[in-house]
Amino acid sequence: MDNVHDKSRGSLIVLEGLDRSGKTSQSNRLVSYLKEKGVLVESWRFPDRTTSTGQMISAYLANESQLDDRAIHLLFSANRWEKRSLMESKIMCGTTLIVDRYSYSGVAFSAAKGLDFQWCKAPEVGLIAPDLVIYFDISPEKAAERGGYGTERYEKLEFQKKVAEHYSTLRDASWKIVDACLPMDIVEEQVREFAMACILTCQKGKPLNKLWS
Ligand code: T5A
Ligand code: NA
Repeated sequence: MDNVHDKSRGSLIVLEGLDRSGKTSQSNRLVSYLKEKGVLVESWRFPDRTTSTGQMISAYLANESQLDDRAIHLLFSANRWEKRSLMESKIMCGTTLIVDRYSYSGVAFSAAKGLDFQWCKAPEVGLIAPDLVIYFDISPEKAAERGGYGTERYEKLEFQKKVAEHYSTLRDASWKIVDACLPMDIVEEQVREFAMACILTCQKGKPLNKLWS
């Protein structure tokens, strides 16, 4: 097992979905499972609220600051770019990254405000393309029922409906869809299967690609 890790790369696995779709719960479960299996794995999330751009994003999401729609879009993107080379070196050294939200969130949420879809994609071009995107499919109504939305900026039903539409436009061959309304243990099982298949494919030499180029 150790020899395999020495030679092969890790995977970039992204979890996407509406607010309250269950991404963070399943990310935690998947990371624990993979660690038990001896997979080199790290848990990541965007926005990364620990960096200086992340702190600006966090204040904006909490409605503690106001920013132009395009400015916040570019901050979310910059928050990914500042992590790009670290992500690549970890993956190439054999670590699998389980990432809670990525460029698809960046585009779907900004486009839901009415920004041009292609304009939203442009700053993401060239970031590392995920090997697998697991989309947590849930209706905006059902998501809203889960403990109710909090006070963050985007946690409103009408807005989440638009986000869902833009997500469906972003679907590509790297996506696997899970029914996020199923019981958590069943969702967990499906997520494990998708992730393990992806990790094996990457270990066998699947090249690491760039996003949308
Ligand atoms: N954003 C993000 C942008 O606009 N641009 C960007 O580029 C990026 C990266 C960040 C916000 O920023 C936006 C998107 C977001 O609006 P966040 O910090 O990622 O937000 O927060 P959310 O993703 O919204 O996290 P949530 O905590 O709301 O949702 P999760 O992580 O999807 O859901 P989770 O796991 O916390 O579960 C929610 C509740 O549902 C229950 C859980 O127990 C929990 O109570 N639950 C289930 N209940 C029944 N059945 C199941 N299968 C369940 N799974 C979970
Ligand atoms: Na979350």
